[in-house]
Amino acid sequence: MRRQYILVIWLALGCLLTLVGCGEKPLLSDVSFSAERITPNADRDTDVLIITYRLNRSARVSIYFEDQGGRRYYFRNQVHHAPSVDEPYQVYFAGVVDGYILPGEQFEGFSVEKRVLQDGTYTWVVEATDAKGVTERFTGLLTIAQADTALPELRGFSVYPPVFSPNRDGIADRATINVDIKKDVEEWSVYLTDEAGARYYVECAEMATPRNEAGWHSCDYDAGVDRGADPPPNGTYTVVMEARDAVGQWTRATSTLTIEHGGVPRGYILNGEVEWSAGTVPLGETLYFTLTVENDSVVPLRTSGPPPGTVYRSDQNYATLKEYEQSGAFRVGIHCETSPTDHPWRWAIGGPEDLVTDEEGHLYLPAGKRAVVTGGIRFVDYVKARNPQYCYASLIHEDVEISMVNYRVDPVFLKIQVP
Ligand SMILES: [Ca+2]
Ligand SMILES: [Ca+2]
Repeated sequence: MRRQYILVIWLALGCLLTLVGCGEKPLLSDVSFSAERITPNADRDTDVLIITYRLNRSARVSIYFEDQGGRRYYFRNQVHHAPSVDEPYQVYFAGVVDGYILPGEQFEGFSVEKRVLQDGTYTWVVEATDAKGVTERFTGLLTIAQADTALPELRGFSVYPPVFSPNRDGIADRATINVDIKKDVEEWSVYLTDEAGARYYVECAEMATPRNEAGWHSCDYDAGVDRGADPPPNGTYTVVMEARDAVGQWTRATSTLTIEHGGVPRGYILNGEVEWSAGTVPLGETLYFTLTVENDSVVPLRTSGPPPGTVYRSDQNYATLKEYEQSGAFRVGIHCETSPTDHPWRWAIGGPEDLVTDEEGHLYLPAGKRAVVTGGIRFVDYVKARNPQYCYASLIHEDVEISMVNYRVDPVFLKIQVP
């Protein structure tokens, strides 16, 4: 019994004295750098080395470099790792560390996220700290030469306007994102991100400068609405631009953008039904129609005059009433086969009791609402060769489209009765 106690005490002492040798392996072992010198300039010649280390217990691992002035540059900073299993850990190192700023340097409007080390000789440190707070480290020397230190600077990053409404109503539907990239890059991207971290990538139509080349780049951003996709939810976003060069340096610029009244507008002639007043109209008399427009979307539908109830003479059109086309406005149009222009007679998709007005006086049929639209055409002329003829109604999204479902709805075979 007494001997056993002595043995236990001896073992405990031994452990205290040596730390290792009691079945506990060193925290960190087999640490090496595959090269003592690299030239990080993306010419595929000694651009990269491999850092090897074995971790025998879970630990937080840091790999950093100290220059001759003692300044520290992190490649890995307190990254948690499980123990190595069969093989040691191996990581590629291409001379790129967390972003830093040199003395006297100042960058406006963007930050340097990852940056190549400047030419020189550094002390490398591989360091691990386990859960008990035990730290072990290995060090060596690394020379950096011929580093391509030019940064993919993001100058003049801007988003305009700061608030936009991607809903195809022709008013503030698009935002323009501009940037001057000062170096050819491997890749770049722009995305919107919210506080929860969701990302919405911006697709940029290419302008004068090829995508990855240095120069001015401009994105015309419609939030996807032109393709019929729902935009990001209404709200204020951080717009992030990131660029990475061939060496692996990253730059980042941010701005903000607010989306309001975003959404894909969808309007329909309810049930595809048009009520016509007659199939035969005496010359000089009026053909009336009645239909219901439904806003089946989450955004208001913009419209413009003339109001429902307006009666056109057949030789007039919306322009003679000075109710010109407005890009993004919805209007009900009537077209007959002998009409000299496309849908010459047009009406707003609701009356004063149906529509709401914004600060600038634009008219909208609110989301989810319906409105009855009536109107008439007094036929003061006719084409002998086309009598009778078909007339029909369409719901026109001016300068955008007439969707198939809203085109030539519920025709009437109309005869103009001539005395
Ligand atoms: Ca090289
Ligand atoms: Ca808009």
